[in-house]
Amino acid sequence: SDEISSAFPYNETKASEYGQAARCPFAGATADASDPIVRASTVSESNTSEKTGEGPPPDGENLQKGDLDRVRADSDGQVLTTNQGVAVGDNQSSLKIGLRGPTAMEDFILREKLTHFDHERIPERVVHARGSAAHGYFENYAPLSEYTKATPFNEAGKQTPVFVRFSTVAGERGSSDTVRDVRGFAVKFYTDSGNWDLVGNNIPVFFIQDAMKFPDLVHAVKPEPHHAMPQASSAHDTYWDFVSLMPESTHMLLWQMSDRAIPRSYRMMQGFGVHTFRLINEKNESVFCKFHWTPVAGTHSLAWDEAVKISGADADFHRRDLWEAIESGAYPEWELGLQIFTEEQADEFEFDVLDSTKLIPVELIPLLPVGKLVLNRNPDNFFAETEQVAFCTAHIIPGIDFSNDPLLQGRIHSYLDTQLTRLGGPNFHEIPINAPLQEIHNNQRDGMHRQNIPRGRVAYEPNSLGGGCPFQAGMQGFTSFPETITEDKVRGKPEKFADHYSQASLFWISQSRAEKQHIINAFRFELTRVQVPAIRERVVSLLVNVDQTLAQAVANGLGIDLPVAAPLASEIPFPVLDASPALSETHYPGDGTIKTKRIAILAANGVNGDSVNALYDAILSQGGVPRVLSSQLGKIETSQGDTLNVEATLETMPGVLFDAMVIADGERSVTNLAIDAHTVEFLRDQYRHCKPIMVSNSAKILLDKAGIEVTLPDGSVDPGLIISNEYDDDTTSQSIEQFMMAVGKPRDHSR
Ligand code: HDD
Repeated sequence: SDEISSAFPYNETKASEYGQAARCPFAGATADASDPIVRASTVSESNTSEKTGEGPPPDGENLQKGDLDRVRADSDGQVLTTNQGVAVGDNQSSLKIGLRGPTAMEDFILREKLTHFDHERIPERVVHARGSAAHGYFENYAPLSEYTKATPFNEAGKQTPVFVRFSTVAGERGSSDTVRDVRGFAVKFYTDSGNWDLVGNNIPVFFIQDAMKFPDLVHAVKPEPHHAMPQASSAHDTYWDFVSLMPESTHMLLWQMSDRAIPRSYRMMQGFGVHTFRLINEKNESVFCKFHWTPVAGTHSLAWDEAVKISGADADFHRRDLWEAIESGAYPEWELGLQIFTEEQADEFEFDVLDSTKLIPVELIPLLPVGKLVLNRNPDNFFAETEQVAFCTAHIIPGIDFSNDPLLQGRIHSYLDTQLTRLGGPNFHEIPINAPLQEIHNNQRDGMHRQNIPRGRVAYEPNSLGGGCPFQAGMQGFTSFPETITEDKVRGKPEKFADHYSQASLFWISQSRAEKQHIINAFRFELTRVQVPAIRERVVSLLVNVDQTLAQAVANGLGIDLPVAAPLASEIPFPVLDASPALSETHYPGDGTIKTKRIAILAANGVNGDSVNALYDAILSQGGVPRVLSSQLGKIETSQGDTLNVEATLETMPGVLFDAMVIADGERSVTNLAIDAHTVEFLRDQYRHCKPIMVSNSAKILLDKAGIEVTLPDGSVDPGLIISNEYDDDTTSQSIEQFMMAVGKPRDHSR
């Protein structure tokens, strides 16, 4: 330390206060860099999540990463500096006039540090404040030149880098992930013809038809202004007051009250561009198009009771899930499908394609699969990337154009506008995560936080002094589709917008029995929280127009008589539609594998270690995530005289955090588990939420304790409850196979 002090004569007072040792890191303050966990947490591709698989994360292939490298910073082995690059000698004490005296005004190091800290926060997004994002790529299957000249679609196998942010809508930045809400699904394509943002949701329709109503909708659903409650929830008076007076929201309300609003994971939800867009080819011919993302892992949801409990157990449930899947190399994937249709076809539909409260059933216009989206790299820094990313519906590229959907038209303004406040000025496109891969050349100048240094005297066009540059691209550049419009300038709505109920009924009749029951339950829950009886009744009067059984079931839950139907907005009789099976979640079971499914193995002293190890390996080999749980951390003894590592405790990782469970073999282990009340809670939740459970014969006493019947209410075999015979190897392996099959399937609601 003497050597250090002579080489680095800094902070004499500190040294005299605590002695020379204060100048060096104290024992335990440094970590062994060769330790893989320490290493992983100091490098940028960090794997610091407690629930991931073993080993360092694979290095995801990411096309944008190279470009971001110029701004990535690692402080490994570096000296601490100020923002001006001056090395800081002492980061412990401010500069004082005497050890007990006041702080000197000249302490620029303290002042810089505090000033920066004081300004660390930026405004959160006015909606979609809570979110998580990842990098990846879009890979095109085949040239789509018949329909569009958009470059991501012009070659087979072409990869375009993307950054994708998922979000909830109503909650604040620190709110919980598993609330009932729509989820945002925003994709930024860094294409070779500029940035294209597809800013969608996990639900194909929207609450309102015209951007004029967006601020009203958001004010109604956000916490009530006088007391700022409730957080991240639509279950309150102002929301239901508004929507009950806006019958156009009825279709969306059914989706919002359905399981779609409580997804199991961001990886397991669909995405939709919602609006009708235009595609334009090289010949300037145009077709209409809707964008659909379909997850390879299937579309899956939580149970409401489960979602509520997860909120308490892990408010970051979706954020963690996305992070861990990517860190462990299980890259989430979606297929992009397009619904392509002509203007003439659109004129024939019984609904208006410019109405965002309507969808086009895939049975009417099937999906054309065009490519896949793969997310394979977590951000290096949440703020720099996920928080500062700015999605704008106005960001489109040649080959794609807007439709006249009045909701979309308003969005084109709002997204650019909101970034001015949120990101502090008009140069947000220079923030690395927002910068296109294409070079930017124009005559826009100056503004807050300008990064680039435009050279020369010319900042206008036309010019001769700059050789006429930058010059217009003509037909090679973006040109709007020359749509002919001869209409009066009016405030109003097209006729078919007045049909508020046929597609709400379509959604309802297309749901499975369990899904319907969940919708009824959700309406009952939300409306029970509403305090004003007239609002409750008005909502049910909307539902009478959707389906009598639904309306009656909700009315029963609210203890009210069935009200008369809400008046219709149009005299025109609207169609009664055939069910659309693709609107039910059951239509998207996934790939049947157990990949990334979290399976708890409950064990205690006396467990059959061989059987646990075999099961653990079997789960891992199929891409599942096994975890050994017990009452406390440490080691448990096996009946073979070995020990097993406990990875999590029943108290900290309750059943709602797992997709399936096993009570490990071993009579003594079962007896020990029976003493811990968490075991019974664990079993009950897993059973109640229709998750697969495997227990051995000897663990049946635990089922009895939890009040779990081994057969279904109708007396038939419960396919999700597997009882293995621990003394017979053959039946045990059959049971494991049966269990894995059940884990790979969507939840079976027959319980
Ligand atoms: Fe919006 C954010 C999706 C209607 C105004 N919206 C935002 C985000 C998503 C959506 C996913 C978060 C983007 C991110 O992760 O940063 N919004 C939608 C969809 C809509 C929709 C699918 C209907 C089909 N939105 C909508 C309207 C308006 C806005 C009608 C205003 C006229 N939305 C905004 C915004 C936000 C936003 C205020 C907040 C933060 C941001 O834009 O960047 O401008």
